[in-house]
Order: sequence, then structure tokens, then C-alpha cells
Amino acid sequence: MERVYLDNNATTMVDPLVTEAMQPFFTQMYGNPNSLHSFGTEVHPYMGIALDRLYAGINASDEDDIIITSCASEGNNNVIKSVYFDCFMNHRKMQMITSAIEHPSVSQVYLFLEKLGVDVKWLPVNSQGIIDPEELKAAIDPDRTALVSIMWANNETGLINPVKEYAEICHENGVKLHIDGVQAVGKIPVDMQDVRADYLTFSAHKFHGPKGVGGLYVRKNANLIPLLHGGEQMGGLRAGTVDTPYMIGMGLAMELAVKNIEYENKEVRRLRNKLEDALLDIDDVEVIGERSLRTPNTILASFRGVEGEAFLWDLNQKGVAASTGSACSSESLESNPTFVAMDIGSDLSHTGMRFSLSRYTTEDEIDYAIDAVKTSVKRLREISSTGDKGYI
Ligand code: C6P
Repeated sequence: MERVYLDNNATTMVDPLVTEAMQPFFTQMYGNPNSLHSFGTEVHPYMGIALDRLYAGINASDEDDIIITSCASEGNNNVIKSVYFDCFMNHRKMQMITSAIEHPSVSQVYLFLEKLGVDVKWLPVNSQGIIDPEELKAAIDPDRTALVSIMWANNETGLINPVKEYAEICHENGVKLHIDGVQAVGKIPVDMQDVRADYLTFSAHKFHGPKGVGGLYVRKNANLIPLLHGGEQMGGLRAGTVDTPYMIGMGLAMELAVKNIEYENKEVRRLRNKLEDALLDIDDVEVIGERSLRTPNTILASFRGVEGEAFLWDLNQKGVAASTGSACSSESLESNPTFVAMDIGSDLSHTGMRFSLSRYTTEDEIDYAIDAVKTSVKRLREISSTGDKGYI
């Protein structure tokens, strides 16, 4: 076996049907969809199909908006800054609530807003790694809270938050709810008529679509101030020529992801559990978060006495791609946000390694990965007493 890709929470392989569907829009139907000639207008029906697929994929109502973005980071920035601009312009309440385990495209925006004087409340996770709805209830001040941002599923652990309960709490208190749905779409059912949040972000490359395109769902009457001004595209909510091949690719990727949800929850879950059982067989390995509370493809395991960089290097030498946390923080030597929030191994004696599968992961790959991890952990523990780092 040459290479095994177990980093699907960082990004996924594009489904070949998706790449095929995108091709005509690079070299044949390449008109600007805002042009009035046939090169522009001939693309419209395909964009309509893509939008329909996105609406169906998250069960959005026709009255709601889905804005095509360049990525989920853009969507997250847009929602939070939009609510900030709105409060600023209307001299309104300025408290916002988020959690200790958000992706940097949420947490870093809130850290920035704190510098501008916004009162940000950071909700902790409970012993199961979940944000307790009671904590949210207690933190909301109906007179001051303008926005709550909490992720649906965590990118490191896969732990699924009770977003439906958050939506009910926010609704009762007249507070807007923003959900980062990046790690939920394609892994678990996402139904925006059931979960009455105001905003949801997602990113095509997490569900076998292309990188560089995402979606921002905005419930009717939720209001959105654009991040990008300068054009009437997306009903004036996001300026800039829409990347038609990528939007069309994302639409098909969404449809295929939803069709594969059952496979994801049966077969991918089975392979994930097989890997997880094997990891738990190794001494001093723990998996973060109860299995039944996680997305079906994800494991964050803590390996005691194994140095993270050496482990990653060793696995990579064996052709196994995993990650010590989210890809965009991979250059930081700090502990994973989840480890910090859950107070695990703050002395860095525990390495967190994330293994994330996809519908393309095979049983042979899992068997190979199990052997590779076992050999690597054994080797690194043997040499750790010598002070050698275990890699060149
Ligand atoms: N997480 C990971 O390795 P973009 O790249 O902008 O489309 O998605 C950002 C993003 C937002 N929210 C969550 C929950 C995410 O997991 C991500 C991307 C990757 O965990 C890359 S940092």
C-alpha cells in the first residue's frame, strides 16, 4: 500500500463525477453569468440546478438565501462582522457568545471584535466535550446578546453539539444563532427547517467538492450586511463574479453527499469503529468523546508519551496521512484547542492525533493504517527514553 489518506476533515478528494460536471464551464460555457448575451445567460439554468441542490441538501426554505462564498472562513467572517456592523450602525446591544472550541475562522474574528470593545462570552465544554445548552441559556442576556456562534460538529473530535436546542433557546430570547456547519454537512443530516438557526456556513471541499467555494445560508429576515461591496451579484449580498464551475461542482457534491449519508453512517462508521477499537487496544491511548456523540468518520486519539511531530513524520513515512489537529493550525506548536478546552494533557505529554475517514476509505487501508500506527507508537515509545526525537 503506497498511501492512505485519513485526513478528510482537512479536505476530501473531489468526486470524479463532480470534476466531470465542472469541465464544460471552464472552456465551453464560460460566460460571465451577469452578462446579457447568450454566453452569460446560457449558464443560468445550471446555476439554478446547483442552487436547488444546495437548498435540497440542507432542506432550506425557498424564502431563505444561500450565498455562494469562496470558503466557510469567508461565511463565518461575514456573519459575525455583519452582526457587529448592524449593532454599530444602530447603536444596539453588543454582547456576543461563542465557544472555546470553535474553528479559528470564528474564534479569531471574535478575538478581533474584543479589541474593538465587543463583550464576547466564551462558553466552555462539558466533560463530554459538548457545549451544554444550560450554559448557553445562562450566558444569554436578552437585552444585550446580539449573536451566538457555535459549531454543529467539531473538526478535531467530531463531537456533535445539540444545535436544535441552541436554536430554541436563541429563538425564545430573540437572539440570532450562527452555526458553523462545515463538519456536519455530508456526515449527518442537516435540516434547516428542523434546526431554526439564522445562519449556517459550509464548504464544498469537506464533502468531495472543490476547494475555494462554500455556502452561507441566511434565514428569511435574518439580515446580512455584505463583507464584499461592489456589485449586485447574489442579490447584492456578495459582490464579485460567481465562480460558476465551482458553484456547479458544489451543487452536485452536495447532492451526492446527501445520497451517501446512509453509507457514511453505516460503512464509514464501521471502518472508523474498527480503527478506533484497534487504537484503544494500544496502551495509554484514549479517544476523545463518546463514539455515539461523534460524526461517523472522526477519531481524535490521545497517545501518551509519543511526541506529536515525530508521530506525524513516522506515519507519513509509512504513507499514512493523519493530523495533529486542524490543518490551518498545523504550524502552531500549541496543544489542540479541544485538549485545552477539555484540560487534557496540558503538559503536552499527550499527543492528539486526528484520523478522519471518507466514503472512499477502504477496509484494506484501515488494516494498513492500524499496523502503521501500532508499529510507529511502539518505535517512538522505545526511543523516547534515549532523548532521540525519532525523526530527522
Ligand atoms: N477545517 C481542518 O483541518 P474553509 O477552509 O474556510 O473552507 O473551512 C474553514 C473551517 C471552518 N469551520 C470548521 C469547523 C472547519 O473544520 C474548517 C476547516 C480544516 O479542520 C482546515 S483548517
